[in-house]
Amino acid sequence: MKAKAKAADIQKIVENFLISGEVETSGLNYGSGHINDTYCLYNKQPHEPNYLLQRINHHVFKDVSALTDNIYLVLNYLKKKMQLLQQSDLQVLELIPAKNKMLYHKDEDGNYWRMYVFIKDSKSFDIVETEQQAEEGGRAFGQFQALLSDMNASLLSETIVDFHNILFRLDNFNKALKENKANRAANVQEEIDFILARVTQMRRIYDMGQQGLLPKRITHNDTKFNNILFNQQDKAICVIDLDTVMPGYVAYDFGDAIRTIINTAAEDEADLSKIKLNIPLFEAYTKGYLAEAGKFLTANEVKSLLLGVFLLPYMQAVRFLTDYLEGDHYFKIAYPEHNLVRTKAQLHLLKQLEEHEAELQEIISTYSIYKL
Ligand code: ADP
Ligand code: GN1
Ligand code: MG
Repeated sequence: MKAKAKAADIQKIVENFLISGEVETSGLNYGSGHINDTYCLYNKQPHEPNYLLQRINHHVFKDVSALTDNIYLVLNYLKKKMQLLQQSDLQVLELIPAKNKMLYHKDEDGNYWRMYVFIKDSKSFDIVETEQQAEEGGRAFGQFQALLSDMNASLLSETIVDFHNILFRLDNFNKALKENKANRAANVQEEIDFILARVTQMRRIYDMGQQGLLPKRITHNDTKFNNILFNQQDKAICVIDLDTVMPGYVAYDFGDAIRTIINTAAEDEADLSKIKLNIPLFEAYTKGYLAEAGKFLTANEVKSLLLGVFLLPYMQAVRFLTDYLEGDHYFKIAYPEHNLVRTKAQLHLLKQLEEHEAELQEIISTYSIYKL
């Protein structure tokens, strides 16, 4: 993981973008993402916008040009479709061009940077607090998928190949286990057994896809709740973090959102007794999501939603544990056992989800035109 950039470095980077006004570059680190580095740049001129500068992790996103093309195409499509329909209350992100006429700048150390307009008076939530927020979040991601449901998915590149392919993730996990590079495998037998016992169940979405039962659509693929911006009245105003927008199954987006909404604690809570299910928040998100996405989903897709709710915490645990076994190269960590703590938290969440399967299915049925 690269060191954080200093204010002087940030200033040099900023000079490569076509911004209005003059910004503070004390390099305030922003957000809680695990992959990219984000800085909020406040404008010294009150009528000019603030900006959000991001260093794109090119070890993770190996083709920054293809990634930027994806974002550009999706933002343009969303903008045009919203104008046409005149009914969306969501905004779209605005990329700031670099002086090289591209939408990113590569610095002399080989780092890639991009800039967005900072959406004024917005906030995001790592943990959902109210049913209104959850329902709004569901509406936002549902509308995002609905607006893109008639875009040609073949225009987009796979920014990370096999990103949500559980067989690929399990393969990597088995390799990491075998190689045991960080010499940590002996400490995690309980977690390994838990994961291996669920392989057949967890490949069901993959299998449905292979059987032609699920269409590949344009999905967001990182629907953590903090990837929605809200205004001060808790209305969802923008879907952000578009690095992984690419073809995928809708259940992945539903499952990943629920993973962060239904959990009463943080993704990396070390005290497992704090990790409980907040079912009213699940219901509120499902209601908001299906009010928008229900218009285009097939019966099989609706059937797959609950599979996604189990799959995403599972896949996340597999990914965290793989990184732990490999010596923590992928996700940013705050302390040495962080990836293991994250793994345990996700598996604990999954255990509880499994105990409430019937109740969760019933809720999805209530808000869907398809009775499951
Ligand atoms: P990461 O990939 O690191 O999660 P994000 O693009 O999600 O990066 O940005 C990190 C945080 O910055 C978000 O959770 C949100 O709070 C804030 N943010 C991102 N884009 C904007 C924007 N255009 N306007 C205002 N805040 C933003
Ligand atoms: C990463 O960048 P961030 O923090 O939004 C990861 C997601 C995981 C998430 C877990 C490109 O997302 O897939 O779900 O961490 N992004 C990538 O918190 O791997
Ligand atoms: Mg994010």
